[in-house]
Amino acid sequence: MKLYEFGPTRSIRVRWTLQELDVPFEPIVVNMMKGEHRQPAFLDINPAGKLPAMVDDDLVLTESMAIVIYLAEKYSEKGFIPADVKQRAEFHKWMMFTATELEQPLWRIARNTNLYPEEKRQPTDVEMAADDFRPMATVLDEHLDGREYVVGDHATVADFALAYTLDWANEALLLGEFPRLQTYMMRMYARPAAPMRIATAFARVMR
Ligand SMILES: N[C@@H](CCC(=O)N[C@@H](CS)C(=O)NCC(=O)O)C(=O)O
Repeated sequence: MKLYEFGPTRSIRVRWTLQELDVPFEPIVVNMMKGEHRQPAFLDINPAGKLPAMVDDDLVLTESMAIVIYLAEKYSEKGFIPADVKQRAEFHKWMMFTATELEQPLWRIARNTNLYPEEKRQPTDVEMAADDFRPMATVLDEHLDGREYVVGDHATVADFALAYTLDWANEALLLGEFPRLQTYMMRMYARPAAPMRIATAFARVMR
């Protein structure tokens, strides 16, 4: 199993899952600062030029959420995806909520503060994205009242994907008004197999 990854990117979701599963994998760093994700060698693996990507024998898989679901299903005996069909439906709901309602506003903020060329950045979209994020974070916050995990009574890959996304929100200074989400995120990152926080991973690649 090969994981194509780079520091603070969404590849953290996959690394987290692999570490929790305790399965051996070969990490391959694709240095985005050097533009390696746009070189032919990596475009052969992911024509979208995006990280993460995973290769497992003849399966080449991209999209962080799809990869972690695949891994949870492949090693289903580890319990990181619910076996019960209704709980699994809830699991998929929170995975999609994370990728759409929470991550997308964060992505808009990242693009309009750092990634787009300066002359194309839209400060108003940063504000609108933050306004889109808050009510969705409130929905999650209320859901987590009295719960340790987002679905069921033990950790699933939905928790790892979500905790990474909340760490991203923390970096965007959007988590301050949600202490319960902060506590949940910190609890997930306190797990022995948790990966580096985004800030630490970022500092390492900037060295
Ligand atoms: N939906 C994709 C998003 C992948 C993505 O945009 N990755 C970023 C790093 S976090 C990337 O590789 N960006 C490179 C680019 O857009 O040029 C996933 O979850 O895997």
